[in-house]
Amino acid sequence: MSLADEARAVLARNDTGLFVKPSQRLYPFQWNWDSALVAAGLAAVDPERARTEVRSLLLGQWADGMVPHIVFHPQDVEYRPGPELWGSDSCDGAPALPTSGLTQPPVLATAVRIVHEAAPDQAFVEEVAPALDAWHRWFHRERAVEGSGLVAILHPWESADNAPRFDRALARVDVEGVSRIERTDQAQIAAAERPTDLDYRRYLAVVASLRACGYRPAAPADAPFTYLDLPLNSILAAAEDDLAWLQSEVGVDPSRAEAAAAGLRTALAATWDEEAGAYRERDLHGGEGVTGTVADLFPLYAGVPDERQARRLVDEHLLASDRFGPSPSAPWAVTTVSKSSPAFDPRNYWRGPVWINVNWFLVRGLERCGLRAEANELRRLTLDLVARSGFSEYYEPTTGEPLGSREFSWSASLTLEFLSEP
Ligand code: 9WN
Repeated sequence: MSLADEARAVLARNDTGLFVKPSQRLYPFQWNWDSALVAAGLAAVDPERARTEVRSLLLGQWADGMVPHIVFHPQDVEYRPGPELWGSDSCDGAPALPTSGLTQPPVLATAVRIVHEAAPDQAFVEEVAPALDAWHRWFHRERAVEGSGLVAILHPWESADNAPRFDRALARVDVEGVSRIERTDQAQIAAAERPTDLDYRRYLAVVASLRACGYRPAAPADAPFTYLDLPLNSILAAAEDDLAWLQSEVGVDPSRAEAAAAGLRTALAATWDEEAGAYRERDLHGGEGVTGTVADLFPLYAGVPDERQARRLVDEHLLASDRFGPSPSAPWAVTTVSKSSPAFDPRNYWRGPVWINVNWFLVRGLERCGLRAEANELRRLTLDLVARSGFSEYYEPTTGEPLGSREFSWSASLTLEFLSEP
């Protein structure tokens, strides 16, 4: 079987018909950026199925525009923490389907553009562009942090869960009275490869505080965790460009999305740290975020760096062997935490392992910044990794060992997307 056929077979096995689960048992509902990345990968091989994926995710959209991070389509499965954690049925503007009260990085407009470029369908773009626009507007209305030009995440689940960059911000969250809950992930994956129970108690404490205000604090700074996450802002900037492109395709005025993309880019550019040769995040309640994670490189994805900055990002970080790049002792890249960071842990979830979606964003960023040879090299390395280790959730960078859930949907779909590129 070819790699593409294997990838399609994984997606078929995870497909419920309505949506593709991120993986069979570990994540049995519909997750937001997972579905967008599935749609992007299906674009070239089954565009109609890709459109279904987009439509099913949008069934979970809230009246104010938010597209939630999990949509709990009715299913007979065991998953905890499930819909009862969120209580969306008693929130204003929530849809009839139970959902979470948070969102995730908005890759959906980018995915819809990829689908439309592969198989143009004007009516489909006309159908979904208003929903995408409403979601993007929601970010700027509900999550804008005054004076920063950026939007905030209010929970680590809105980006890369247990990434070390959130450690300090999470350590301030009061877990008094929040007890340990039963988690279905623990019966499936080794504890050393997943967030700890203390992490989970902190996640639940943040959810409880947000739930008390219907997940809509008066301002982002009122939430216990408020973080100016570079991946989410970079993904939103690129998605605004892609939405503007889609709107132009169907004769809708793209000026709001264009202006939003330009504003985000200017704000992201201002986070450049000349001394470090990388970008810097902010933890709104604690000043500087923790550095040395792949987030420091993410404005590359939105085409923010100039030529000199892009060169430094690549030479001093992304492909540097002692940091995120391949080295003789750790040939698999890009690591999600720098190998020079004291927080680097090669087996633990977002704390070091290689993730296929991160590589996909970085390959696109390298291309966007004109670094074609480097983009090709990272694409080749990523395809080698999946060919050798399968479509896993994440990978150990020294051995390439598959970790987390096996048969993980976005690892399969992004392989298809990589293979479809000329
Ligand atoms: C919590 C589904 C999701 C991804 C996230 C990833 C993980 C869940 C978890 O799985 O999050 O939402 O159990 O940790 O961090 O990026 O969307 O694949």
